[in-house]
Parts: sequence; structure tokens; C-alpha cells
Amino acid sequence: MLKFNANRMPMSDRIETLRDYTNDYHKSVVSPEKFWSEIAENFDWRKKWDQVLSWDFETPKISWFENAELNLTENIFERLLPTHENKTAIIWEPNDPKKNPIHLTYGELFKATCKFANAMKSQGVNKGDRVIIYMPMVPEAAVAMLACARVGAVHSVVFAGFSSSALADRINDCQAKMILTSDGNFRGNKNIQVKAVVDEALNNTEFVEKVIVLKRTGEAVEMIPGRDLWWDEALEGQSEDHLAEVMSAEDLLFILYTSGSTGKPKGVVHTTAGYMVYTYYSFLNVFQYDADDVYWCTADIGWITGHSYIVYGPLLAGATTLMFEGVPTYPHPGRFWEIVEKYKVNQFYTAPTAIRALQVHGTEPVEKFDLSSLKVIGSVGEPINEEAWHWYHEHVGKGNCPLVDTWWQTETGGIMISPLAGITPNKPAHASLPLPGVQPVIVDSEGNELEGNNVEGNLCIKYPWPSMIRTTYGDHQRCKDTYFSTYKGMYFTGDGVKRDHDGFLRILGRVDDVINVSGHRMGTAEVENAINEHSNVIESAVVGYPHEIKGQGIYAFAICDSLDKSAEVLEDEIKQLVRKIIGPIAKPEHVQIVSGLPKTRSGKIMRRILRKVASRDLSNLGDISTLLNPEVVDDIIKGAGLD
Ligand code: 7RM
Repeated sequence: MLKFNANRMPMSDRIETLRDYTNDYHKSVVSPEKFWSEIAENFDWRKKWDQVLSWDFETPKISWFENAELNLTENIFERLLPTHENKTAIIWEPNDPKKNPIHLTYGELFKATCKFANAMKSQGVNKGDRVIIYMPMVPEAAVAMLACARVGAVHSVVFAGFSSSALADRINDCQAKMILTSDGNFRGNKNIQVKAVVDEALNNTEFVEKVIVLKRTGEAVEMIPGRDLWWDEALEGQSEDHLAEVMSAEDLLFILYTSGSTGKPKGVVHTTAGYMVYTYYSFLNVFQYDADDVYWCTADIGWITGHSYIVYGPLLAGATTLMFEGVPTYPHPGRFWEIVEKYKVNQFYTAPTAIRALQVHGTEPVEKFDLSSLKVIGSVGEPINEEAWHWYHEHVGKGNCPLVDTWWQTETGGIMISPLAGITPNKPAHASLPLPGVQPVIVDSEGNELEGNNVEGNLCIKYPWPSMIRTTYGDHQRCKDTYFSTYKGMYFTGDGVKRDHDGFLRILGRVDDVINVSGHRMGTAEVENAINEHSNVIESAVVGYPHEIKGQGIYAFAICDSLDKSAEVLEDEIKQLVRKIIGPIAKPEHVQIVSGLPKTRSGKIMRRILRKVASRDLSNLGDISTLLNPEVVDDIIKGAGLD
């Protein structure tokens, strides 16, 4: 079926029936190279590939569309402009509903991208250079990403809620040459400093040569001559034409930092061609986007969801993508639904934590607005509990919108396991079935594949897909150790999973020391390191516990030496310190000062026991007699008020 009345017809890759899905899935497993090369044929290549795929999960080394040449932005602009010049690419809804929104057509977005690409070039950015984007949710942030891709610079977007030290770590790790930022950021009724955070970060780094600052809030900021310039100044006199840099298929497109179970966040590396093909394909199929639809993903571009499903996937598919600057509850808890009504949003994609936060306000704010435009609703970031699933399905989707529960990760680049809206069946709280091209396996602790239904274990992927992680920036060994060493010959996700009696997959959450707070990943080690910076802290242990709204909350246990400060003061200081070192999202919900931490004889902290205490559930505490110091357990239980 022709969806675009034009000769370029990207919709031909859309699966239309359950039968298509079954056939395509089968084909993608039997002949993956044929399958993906046919999808890749939709794009404009400066030079075609010599080989579709070469790979080994040992090194690991993964190469898709080898030796092909292209520029991703030519596949958004030059490829689509003949049919999309006047179609809206980005709708921007500001934080303050009384202020004017912005509509950018593909033609306008192209000009803005080229102009900014030229500005970046004039300021010394070249192919391969790393550029940090530390910006609010404004159209310029998307333009910045696209301009980087246009000139072949590698962007690394850092969520603008991260602290200056978290930002400095990322600048240093990727040796960024430039930072794109803003004076400030409007979020709800807050006005957040952005440039000041950058300035502080830059005291501790030496790589950044230029900072380009967008005027957003208008507050006074310090501009350092020679280093800092305003966005408008940078654009002055720049041409709206720019000839795209020719990139190799495996040239870096971006780095995105994400937390793991050990050490500092790692820079997940995504490359050009595979990421392009996969985000386009998955966007089109999961959301079943139709040519005139308005699609809205509420994520921030600081996370992978914003990269793949606000910017790249939708724009590559010629979609209209909505970008929202604000928060779900400002100025009222019906804001999301007001926006759905205002723009007649057809596909709406958000996180379970947002649903749960809105659920608290009851159904009145939802019923106040006309949501009849909605065709598909989606969920991402963490397991969605059945109650939230049903509330979302019934009150937002009015019982007749497919709910796509999309499981994926920063490392996978795109959606891996999810219903395809209206095509494959919906089952509450189940991510359900893999997309074509994705080969998930469930393994036991020895790495044996558990076949058949009614099995539970760890989730691995046994075959490459185009948008998979290629390396962790600057440290390939870490990539190998983290993802490819636990189970030989497979990519290990870090998630537990169950295949039910119908063969549907249900993601059970992390099996490693990663906590998922409101859909944001936090490493326990990362939080512990921040806590240990406190001069009175001797040792700490951090665990996650079930939290009604956030999914998981952070609970910290700390041994302190100071006897002249009250526990209350210490607890508060520790919370504030974590907030300062990492950012508000990492601030522990609870800090408990303890006399000791439960240790095994080999000196490992028994987190299992701490998790039980944090969850306020002392059933099945398990055997504690093997502990080095079983007596501390009673103290900890008492200290938590559970005795
Ligand atoms: C897209 C994103 C990845 C982790 C992942 C899971 C959890 C994400 C779902 C989910 C259950 C889902 N990238 N997760 N989506 N768990 N159902 N639909 O969130 O790198 O920030 O996080 O998030 O544990 O490993 S991420």
C-alpha cells in the first residue's frame, strides 16, 4: 500500500499484518544479511557496502554495511526533501503553555542544520571531533545533534540535570573539543542554571576550546572571551548550504554515557549506518507510523530514547515529532493530555514512572481533554507494573489503543522486544516478542540456553543487530568484560526475563547492581563512590528497593566515624553530597547510618540482606550464619525501625 504520494516510499518497510511479522521474523533469522540489506536499500548511499555484516562476539568486533559511505543527515534531508519540504518535522511545545510553540518543516530544519554545521566548522570542529551537548529540550538541541552528524563530529549529549563533576568526567573521558549549551533551562516552575554548571565543569578539564551558548532564559551569565560565544553570534553570516561530510558506515555517530554495575559511567559508542537503518525500521514498525501522524515521545534527548525516538528514528522515517520542554505536572497534572489534544497526537510514548506519577492525580485530569486522536501508546525505561499498564490502557488509550511495552537499552540503540502496534498481540506487562532481526535467548547461570516456554533466566542476544553497541569509548576491554564475557558468544543485557506459557517475554528487571530510578540507570558503585567522598564516611553500600512512583528508590547504608554530628545531620549531608556530585536523580531516598555492613568471609558486602531491609521485608532473610559479622544484621534491622 502506498503511504506517501511520492516516488520515495519509506513506508514500504512497514509490517502490516501478523503474517508479515511472522514471515519477516523468520527471514531475518534465516538470512539476516538479505533481510537488512533490503531495508538498507531505502537509503541513499554515497557508496554501497562490500559486505552486509562481519562479526565476532569474542573480540568483540561488529561491522554492518562494511565500507559503505553515507551521511545520515542526507537520508533525512536530501532524501526526503523532494516530498517533505513543507511537512512539519519538529513541533516544539515550550515549558510555559502561554508561550508560542515552534513548528519547523523539513525544509527549515535542513537550513537550520546546515547553518549550524557551518558555524561549528568555523569554530574549528572537524570530522571525528567530540562535541558535548548539554542543553534543555529546545529545537536547537536537535539541530545541534544533526549538525554534528552533518559535519561528522561525534556528539555526546549529557542530560542537563547532571552535575558539573558528572559533566567534567564525560568531557574528560571523550576529550570533547566543544560544548553546546544554554544560559539556563526552564523546567516546571524552576529556572535551572546551565551555563554556570558548564563553567564549573570546565575548571576541571583541559580539552574544550569553544563553548556555544544558546540564550534561553535570559539570565546573566559569564562569557569568557575567546572561549565562549552566543549561538546567534556563531550563526552570523553563515550559509544555509552545507555539503555533508562523507562518512564510513562504521564511523562514530555518537557516544552516550550510561551507568553500569561498576565504576564510572561508560561511553556507549554507536556508529552511523547500522544505527540509521535500525532506528528507522524499529520506529516505523513498533509505532506503525502513518504519513500524516503526529508522534510524541516525552523523553529527554539526554537519554537514548530521546536520541533514537525523538530525533533520529522519526526524522529518518519522515515523521512529525513533538518535542516538549516541560514536565508532566506543570502547570497542572493534565499537561500531557492537554498537549495530546492541542496537537492531535497519534502516537504517545512515555515511561511507567510518569504514568504512576499521574495516576496519583486520578482520572479527572485525563478526562478533561480529548484524547481521541491517540492510536498507539507506548512505554519504555523500566518494567511496567500491571496496575499502571491497565490504567494507561484504559484511561489514556480508552481501551482501544495498542500499548507497546518496548524493552531496549542504551547499548541496543533501538527497541528490541516489543509488540508492534495493532499487529502482534498485547499482553499486560509483557514486552512480548522480539522485532525482526533480534534473536533473544534465555540462559541459566551456566549459560545454557533455556528453550521452550515457562522458563526464567538471564536475557542475552545471540546474533548481531545493526544498532548494537560497538565499543565503550576509549576502553574496548570494558565493553568485552561487561557485555560479552559473562556468557560466551552472546551479548548479555543485565536483565532477567521470563518466557510465559504463551511464549511471550516478560522483562523482570536488572540482575546486576544497576538501580532503575524513574527509568534512569544508576550504578550502585557510582553512588557509593559519591557517598565515600564525605569526610566522615568510612564505608557505604547502596541498594535499590521498590518505590511506588519511581519503580525503584535508592537506599544507602553508611558507616561513619563522626560522633559529634547527629545521624540526622550526617544523613542529610550525604544526600546533598550525592546530589552535588552526580545530580538530583541520584540523591538517595534513605540514608541509614550503621555500625557495620554485613560481609561474607571473603569480604564481600551481602547486598541481598541490605535489599531486604531497604524493602522493609524481612521474610526469607536467608542464611546469615556464614557472615563474618552476623551481629550487625540485628543492628541494621533495628536502625531501620523494623524490629
Ligand atoms: C531505553 C532505556 C535500560 C534498562 C534495561 C531494563 C530497563 C527499559 C524496559 C525495561 C522492562 C521495559 N535505556 N528497561 N525498557 N525493563 N521493560 N520495557 O531505558 O539504558 O536507560 O536502560 O532499562 O532494565 O536494561 S537505558
